[in-house]
Amino acid sequence: MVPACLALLFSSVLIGVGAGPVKTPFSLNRRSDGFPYPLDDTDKLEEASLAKFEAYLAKKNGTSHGCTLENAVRRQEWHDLSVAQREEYIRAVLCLQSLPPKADKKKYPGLNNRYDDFVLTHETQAFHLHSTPHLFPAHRLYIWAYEKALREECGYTGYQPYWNWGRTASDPANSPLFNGNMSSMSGNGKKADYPGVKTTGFQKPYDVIPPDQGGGCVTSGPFANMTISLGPIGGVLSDVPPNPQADGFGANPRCLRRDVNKFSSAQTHDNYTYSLITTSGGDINKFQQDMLGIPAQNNWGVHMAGHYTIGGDPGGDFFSSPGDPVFWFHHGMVDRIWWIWQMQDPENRMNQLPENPAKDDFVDLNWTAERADTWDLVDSIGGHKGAFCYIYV
Ligand SMILES: *[C@@H]1O[C@H](CO)[C@@H](O)[C@H](O)[C@H]1NC(C)=O
Ligand SMILES: *[C@@H]1O[C@H](CO)[C@@H](O)[C@H](O)[C@H]1NC(C)=O
Ligand SMILES: *[C@@H]1O[C@H](CO)[C@@H](O)[C@H](O)[C@H]1NC(C)=O
Ligand SMILES: *[C@@H]1O[C@H](CO)[C@@H](O)[C@H](O)[C@H]1NC(C)=O
Ligand SMILES: *[C@@H]1O[C@H](CO)[C@@H](O)[C@H](O)[C@H]1NC(C)=O
Ligand SMILES: [Cu+2]
Repeated sequence: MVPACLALLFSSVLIGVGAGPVKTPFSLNRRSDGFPYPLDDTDKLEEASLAKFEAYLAKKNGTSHGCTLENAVRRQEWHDLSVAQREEYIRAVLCLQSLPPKADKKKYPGLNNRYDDFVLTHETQAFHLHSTPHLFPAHRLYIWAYEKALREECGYTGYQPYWNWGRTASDPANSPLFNGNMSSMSGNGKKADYPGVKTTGFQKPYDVIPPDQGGGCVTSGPFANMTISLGPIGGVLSDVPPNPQADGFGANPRCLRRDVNKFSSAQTHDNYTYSLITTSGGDINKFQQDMLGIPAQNNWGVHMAGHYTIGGDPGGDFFSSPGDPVFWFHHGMVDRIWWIWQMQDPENRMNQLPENPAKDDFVDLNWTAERADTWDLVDSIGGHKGAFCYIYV
């Protein structure tokens, strides 16, 4: 990372020296411009926001710990990675799943590996991670810590990919993310016989996630043999064996299951994301609510629709969902949308958190990240004492 950043820094310095103070506006230079996925409205909104955001950063006058749009690392959309990059990412995840855990296996016998430390964090800290002020900042820290583990503990040289739901919304099971070949994140589960999953508080047709073509064990791709062991804790598919420990932390070895689901993905077309960002106004409480879903409006929200595009076990379990390796892609997109929302009016939106937590509020992810001040997690450019320095491209 360092050499690439320095190279970028130096090249912009050189251009600065050669051409005087004229500065070209920052550009994302996405690999995908036009191919194979044309930019969607959210992508275009992101690009159109950068100049405003850059002006805001300039005014911050060096309080971003040296992080700029130019030297920030770039989290890419899965479909914009080359097959070789996808394979490198997959190798790193499999590596994390082969390293010993850091948490206490005596206390949490379901722990098998370092990946499970992350699952355990989400399970033990579920209410802390999802309490209203923490959802966005704590998941931002959580994804960053996971990316850091992939890089530092498993030699991964890239960054956490995200999943632009809209790209796969029409046919997720046949997308390069879920098509089941060895450079996908594994495929759908085998077709299982189950009645669908009930939702809470929603009216027809959103009172149930109807079963699609999966629901059983994932049998294709790099995670076909993955063992899920912790959980379940929340309600999932009715035939998942209960955990031998009441707290859900016992060893409960079973297969990874999915129901890659078109009914759910239909509510993640880009127009839903674009509308979320552009119609929720400048109040982060409303933005978060719209994203998480509003039963009174019979609106699932893209967060839930994205989770239930994967569903299954543990993906459909509120507590254990990070046990499906696609979780990180989904929450990467959530994090990206928060950033795009922030960029619409950075002066007012970069210093908002839902329910306005106290100045000394903190997020503690135990085994997976250092404790952090909640307010220091708001800024992906220079937050977390400068450790956050990434953009989504
Ligand atoms: C920005 O930094 C410069 C140099 O450190 C300082 O003179 C100036 O007062 C700062 N401006 C603001 C708005 O903080
Ligand atoms: C897997 O699918 C991707 C996306 O469709 C494709 O680019 C890649 O070549 C496929 N790999 C194999 C081994 O078929
Ligand atoms: C899963 O296990 C089977 C049986 O041991 C093996 O043939 C297959 O290659 C494994 N698949 C992966 C992706 O590891
Ligand atoms: C998105 O487009 C679909 C298909 O045109 C439409 O049914 C749906 O209501 C739209 N959603 C939003 C939030 O605009
Ligand atoms: C995890 O962090 C929280 C908050 O600091 C703390 O209360 C809890 O005891 C920690 N749990 C473990 C198992 O270390
Ligand atoms: Cu979560």
